[in-house]
Amino acid sequence: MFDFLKKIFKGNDSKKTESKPPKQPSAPSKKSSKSIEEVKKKTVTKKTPPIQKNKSKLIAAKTKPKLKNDKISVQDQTPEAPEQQKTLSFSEKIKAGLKKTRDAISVNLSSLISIKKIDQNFYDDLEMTLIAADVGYAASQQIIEELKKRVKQERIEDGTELKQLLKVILTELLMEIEKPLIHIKQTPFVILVVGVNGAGKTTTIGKLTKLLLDEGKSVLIAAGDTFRAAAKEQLQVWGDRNNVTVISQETGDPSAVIYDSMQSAKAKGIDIVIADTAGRLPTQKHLIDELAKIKKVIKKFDESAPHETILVLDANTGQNAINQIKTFNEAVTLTGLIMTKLDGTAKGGIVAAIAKENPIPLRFIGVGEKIDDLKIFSAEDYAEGMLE
Ligand SMILES: Nc1nc2c(ncn2[C@@H]2O[C@H](COP(=O)(O)OP(=O)(O)OP(=O)(O)O)[C@@H](O)[C@H]2O)c(=O)[nH]1
Ligand SMILES: [Mg+2]
Repeated sequence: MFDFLKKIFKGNDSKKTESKPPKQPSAPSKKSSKSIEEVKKKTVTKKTPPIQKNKSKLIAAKTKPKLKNDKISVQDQTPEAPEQQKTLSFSEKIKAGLKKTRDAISVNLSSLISIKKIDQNFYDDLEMTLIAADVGYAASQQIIEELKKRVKQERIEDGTELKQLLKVILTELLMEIEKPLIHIKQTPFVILVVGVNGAGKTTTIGKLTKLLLDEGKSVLIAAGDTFRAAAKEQLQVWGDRNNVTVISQETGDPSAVIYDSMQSAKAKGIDIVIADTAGRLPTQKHLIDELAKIKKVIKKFDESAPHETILVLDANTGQNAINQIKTFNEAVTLTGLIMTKLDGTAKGGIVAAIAKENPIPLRFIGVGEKIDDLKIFSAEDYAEGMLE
């Protein structure tokens, strides 16, 4: 077992001995794999340092290396792509995605930190600000308690320093769920994608495929949403954009489609199968149970699969996300999460609530509808994006 993303981005030596996957990956990556390695190394090894007066570690943080997928791809032809977004770096893109959350927090935070006195009223107001951004009660409490303790220990009196300390504490909390995907040397590596209706599963699969192709992996998509009429076509559009095979069937059995896809991937030596599924609500017990059945059938092909079971969450869902995690986790044992639509909500604090209440690794975040708008979750970037 080894670090999936590091290896993916670095290139998996063992894969080099395999026959080249058939003509599907898009243009080879021009990006230095070192740059992504550096990003991940930084986030994996960092231990949050004590706050330094007037010289925050976070502010002093090194410039984030650029990733290849930082740039809007030529394949991405979504017409509304604003010109200025074309040059955004990895952290800038995350920052841009979290603008609404940051704006909502900073209105209150700015007036709070302009107040000289850091007293109980200050902490009460700060707590309300965090809760309003969907950080949740438990996580807000933890943050405030830690803040109080360290403000005292480090004798912080200045609002700007306090804000930096808050960012450090938030980063520490988010580190709980900053865990890169693990790739076992298994072909095909199967990623099962689940979630409620409209969470962004299919779109995310399209973006994830692009990200994996960019790193030289071959991908096959399984159209496991046999429920919604237009689901196959929607997935096929993403397949065409990425120039990868999408396997679908006329039958209404998602397990059969996914099984078939795994067989096909095995025969063709494809590295990764990403399986889409129909949207379902936590209250629809029979549909939730159907996921367990899908998983059982996948295991008939390969006992170790699915190697990754991802719940896609819509950031607009708010605190209900915690409930969704619980229900889906009980049904299919989640190994990772992807939070979408952070660009459209002021409630990005939900990620902190997850870190506190149900810390399942957050693999990626969606910050837009375009093909390059899926980013690896980084606690530090996220905290920076929320608080600036
Ligand atoms: N702004 C924004 N929109 C997104 C993001 N991810 C997905 N969407 C949009 O959300 C809508 C629903 O996305 P889908 O991918 O169809 O969601 P789904 O979970 O597959 O939906 P069902 O298959 O019906 O359950 C689409 O309009 C997407 O473009 C994101 O990160 N940001
Ligand atoms: Mg879908």
